[in-house]
Amino acid sequence: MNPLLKRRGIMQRAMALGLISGLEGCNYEDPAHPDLADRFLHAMSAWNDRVQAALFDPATLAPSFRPDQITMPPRFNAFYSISQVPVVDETTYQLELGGQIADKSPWSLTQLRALPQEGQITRLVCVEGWRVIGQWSGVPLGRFLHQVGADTTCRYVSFRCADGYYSSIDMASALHPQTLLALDFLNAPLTPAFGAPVRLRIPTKLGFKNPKSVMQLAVTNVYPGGYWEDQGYNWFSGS
Ligand SMILES: Nc1nc2c(c(=O)[nH]1)N[C@H]1C(S)=C(S)[C@@H](COP(=O)(O)O)O[C@H]1N2
Ligand SMILES: [Mo]
Repeated sequence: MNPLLKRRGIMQRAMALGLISGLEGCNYEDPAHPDLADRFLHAMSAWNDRVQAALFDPATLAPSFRPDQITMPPRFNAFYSISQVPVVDETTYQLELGGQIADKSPWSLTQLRALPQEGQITRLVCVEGWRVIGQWSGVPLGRFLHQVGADTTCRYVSFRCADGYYSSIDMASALHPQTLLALDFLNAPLTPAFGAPVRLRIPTKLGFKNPKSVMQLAVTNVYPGGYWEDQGYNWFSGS
């Protein structure tokens, strides 16, 4: 098949899935026109982000599941293997706050646990082609942002993790009722592999937008990108 037509087909399917690029194993490279292909993909990805953000309904909930539907055992994923997971000292842990937040005092785990907690049984969908159902609980991010005096008119909330991973989400998604600063998995504290002591749990977005072992949270109007996002994964990535 004409490689141009073939690429167009791939991109149409990727657009339909809301995943314009970054699927491992898919090669969009056209050796004859690398720059054009790259520029086109970036433009399409930015367009796709804007459309997805416009279509996002802050009141629509991601599906919830029954306890007997929880996937056991859970499935680990990171940009390294499970034997290399960093362990965060929970006794000295403090969630650092930055950017457009009135009260930037850091939060210990004891303080976070003293806030009202909410739970969910939802699905985590990885862009690599697998999904798991899990039970997470913790502090609703929207409530936390209001508590610390975040400027919720800002566009982004960004996250930095113990392993150097980072990601960011749009403010509407941050304020969504199912978006949690999760502390527990299956009613027990998160383990290091699954994001101890605090991870973002956002069932309205793909797995890679669920940063684990979050050390810093910031509110900003400057596009923060993310570990996979900067390598071409669609930034909005609603699931
Ligand atoms: N800190 C950190 N968070 C991360 C990642 C990572 O490599 N480091 N990988 C992401 C990806 S791609 C996925 S699919 C989910 C997997 O979460 P799980 O291990 O709880 O299944 O974590 C996300 N959060
Ligand atoms: Mo993922």
